[in-house]
Amino acid sequence: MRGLVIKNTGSWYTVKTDDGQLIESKIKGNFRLKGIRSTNPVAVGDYVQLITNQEGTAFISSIEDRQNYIIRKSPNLSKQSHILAANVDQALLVVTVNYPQTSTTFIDRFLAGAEAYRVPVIIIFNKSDILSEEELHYEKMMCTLYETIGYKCIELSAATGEGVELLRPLIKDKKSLLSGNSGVGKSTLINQLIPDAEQRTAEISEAHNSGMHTTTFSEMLELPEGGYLIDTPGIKGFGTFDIEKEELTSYFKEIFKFSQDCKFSDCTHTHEPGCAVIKAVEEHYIAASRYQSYLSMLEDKDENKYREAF
Ligand SMILES: Nc1nc2c(ncn2[C@@H]2O[C@H](COP(=O)(O)OP(=O)(O)OP(=O)(O)O)[C@@H](O)[C@H]2O)c(=O)[nH]1
Ligand SMILES: [Mg+2]
Ligand SMILES: [Zn+2]
Repeated sequence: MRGLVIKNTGSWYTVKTDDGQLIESKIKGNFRLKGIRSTNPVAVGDYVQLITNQEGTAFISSIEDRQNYIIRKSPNLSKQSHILAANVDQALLVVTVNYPQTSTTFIDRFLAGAEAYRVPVIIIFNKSDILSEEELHYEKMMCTLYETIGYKCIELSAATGEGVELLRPLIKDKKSLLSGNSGVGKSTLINQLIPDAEQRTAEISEAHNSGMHTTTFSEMLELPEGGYLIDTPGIKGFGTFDIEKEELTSYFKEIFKFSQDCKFSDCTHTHEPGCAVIKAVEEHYIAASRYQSYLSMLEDKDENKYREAF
């Protein structure tokens, strides 16, 4: 029997079979996945085969090849890693111009990480209902900036529901990873999209912050119109630890385009003569904030501190 892993509570996995049954399953034997030493061989989003033993217990017997997977390195610097989700179609990055303010550096780092994983991102600007005219103007500018680079942007209010209808068709029948800083309204948005999700807001975030929810249970929440939201507590972005300095340029889409015209093929766009990227920044074809984010990530590479990406 084939199914989709929609919940992982450590030892048990909830599998939704192709004919719609929910089956609590265990893992059979030892899975060894190519090249990954993982604390959890099976993750939410995996398509698996189930077999049932004579006592009626269901076991996951094999995993289908993954289209992608989001991985987190263990904090204790061991070679072990934890797979947060597999087969993710896109990421929804929830940001707020204010209350709290999401920095462009945070957005750009997230986008670069998502590029590295080849996961498309939709940027959701939340809390439009409480923004001043000036803040709304800034929000529109940000939308224009990121749309120009090639990211879909949506302005909405998770609290009032205004604008949420624009999002629905974009997430239908897809597995979307929900991300964003604490307090931006992810749980509120889940409650709008899935009326019976009953996600606790605000008060639970304090628990997250104090590290009570650092256990890595993952769950996919089913959308009424089809598709899933992946809500992984504690994930703030994609790990960028695997990105090589030379690759960084390619994860900033517009910087990459201009870099084709740099004089030197190994140009880092920091000081080199004939750098087409620096020229484009000076001429405002590349936003200064984007270039700053690029430089800050480059600096991390120098200092080798990018393990903290999560
Ligand atoms: N005015 C307004 N408030 C909102 C909106 N969305 C969320 N909030 C409020 O912002 C606070 C934080 O919202 P949550 O949904 O808990 O945020 P979260 O992203 O889930 O936070 P964590 O779970 O800590 O990551 C709550 O008090 C919400 O009521 C919105 O669109 N407008
Ligand atoms: Mg929350
Ligand atoms: Zn250059």
